[in-house]
Amino acid sequence: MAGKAEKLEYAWIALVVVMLTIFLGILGYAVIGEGYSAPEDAVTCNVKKLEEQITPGVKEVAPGVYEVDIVARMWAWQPNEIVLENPKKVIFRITSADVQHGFEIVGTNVNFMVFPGYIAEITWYPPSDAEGEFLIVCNEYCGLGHQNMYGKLIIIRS
Ligand SMILES: [Cu+2]
Repeated sequence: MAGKAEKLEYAWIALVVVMLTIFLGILGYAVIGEGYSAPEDAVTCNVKKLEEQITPGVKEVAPGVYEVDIVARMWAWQPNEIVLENPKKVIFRITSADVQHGFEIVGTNVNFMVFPGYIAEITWYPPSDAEGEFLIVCNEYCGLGHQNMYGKLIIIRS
């Protein structure tokens, strides 16, 4: 005969099995039913040969369309100041030369993580009233000088 303590133990085991079944069921449904998966088109890069894959700077590829390549490293953005004239579409390509960083343009919806070994690419359509100076901060703690890691985005409208 099972004692009261033993019964409780079986009850806890059953609870754990039920929870795991629910968890794995949800996970399985997300993968098979909804088609969720890890990104397969992630762009990787070699941290030791960054200059071959990314050239920090701003390029205007069409009127109002900019490509901004950025390298993040402890504790600065390269380039640290970005100037855009009448931007309609901005494509940021950012990677890290050392540790994980977070690229955020304060007051906008641009906010994403930057990992060494990967080139993060996002497209931003700045609102037509976005003008003036915007603060760029690193929002992932990246070491002793983290609080000094900030830059500037200047949008000029004419
Ligand atoms: Cu940081």
